[in-house]
Amino acid sequence: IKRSFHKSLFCGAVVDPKQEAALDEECFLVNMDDKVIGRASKRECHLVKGDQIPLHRAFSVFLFNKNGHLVLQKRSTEKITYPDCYTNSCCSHPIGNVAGEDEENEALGIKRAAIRRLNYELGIPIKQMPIEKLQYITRVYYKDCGNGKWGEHEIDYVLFLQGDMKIKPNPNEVSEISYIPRNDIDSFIPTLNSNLTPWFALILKHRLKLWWDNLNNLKEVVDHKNILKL
Ligand code: DMA
Ligand code: MN
Repeated sequence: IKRSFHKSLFCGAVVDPKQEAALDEECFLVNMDDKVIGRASKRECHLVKGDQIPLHRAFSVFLFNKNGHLVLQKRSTEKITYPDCYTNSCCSHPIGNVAGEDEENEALGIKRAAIRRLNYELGIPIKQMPIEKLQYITRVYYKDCGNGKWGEHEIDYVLFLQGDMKIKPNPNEVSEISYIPRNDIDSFIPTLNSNLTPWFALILKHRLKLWWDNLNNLKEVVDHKNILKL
C-alpha cells in the first residue's frame, strides 16, 4: 500500500474561506425517482433541520490505477462536511451554474462534473480523463445526519475510472492519498486513525467488492434503471 500525506495548518476553529465560498454553488434538488425538482445552494442542501435534509444529486468516483488498486482519499480538515474522514477517490455534486452539468442523457452532466472535480481535488490533468473512460455503474440513495449540523441526503451516481493518472492533491480538499490493492482492503481499513464517510462505508459494505471484482467486466454490474437504497 502506497500512502502520501500532507500537513494542514488549518485548526478547524473557523470556517475555511474557500470552503465557505463553495457553499454558494447550486446543487440540483431531486425527488426519490431522481427527477430534478429545483435547485438550492450547497449550504441549504447540507444543513440538517430537525432530521430533514433536502435530497439532492451527487456523484462518487472510484479511481483505480492500471493494477486495479483503489485510490482512497482522506478529506482535509478544512472540509465543512465530514472533515478528516477517509473516503472514495473523489465526490461532489453537479452544479447548476456550470454549463452542461444538467445533461441527463447517459449521465453526461454527472461525468462532466466528475472530470471538473477530479481535476480540482486530485489535480489530474483534464487530458488524462476523456469522458468515455468514466463508467457510470448505478445510483445509490442514502441519508446521514453527519455531525447534526451538516449532513448528506443524496442520490449518488457511482462512477468508475481506471488508469495511471498523475495525482497532485489540492491540500484544501485532500490531506492523504493511498493506493489499496483489492486483497488488502479488509485489513487496511481497521488500521486507519479516522472514520470512514457514511456513503463510502455503506458502498464498501454492500457493493464495492463485487464491483471491484468485476473491474474488467463492468457490464455485468451496471444498473441504470434502479436506485439502490443503502
Ligand atoms: C459530496 O461530496 C458527494 C457525496 C457523494 C457525498 P463532497 O462533500 O466531497 O462534495 P464537495 O467536494 O463538493 O464539498
Ligand atoms: Mn451532498
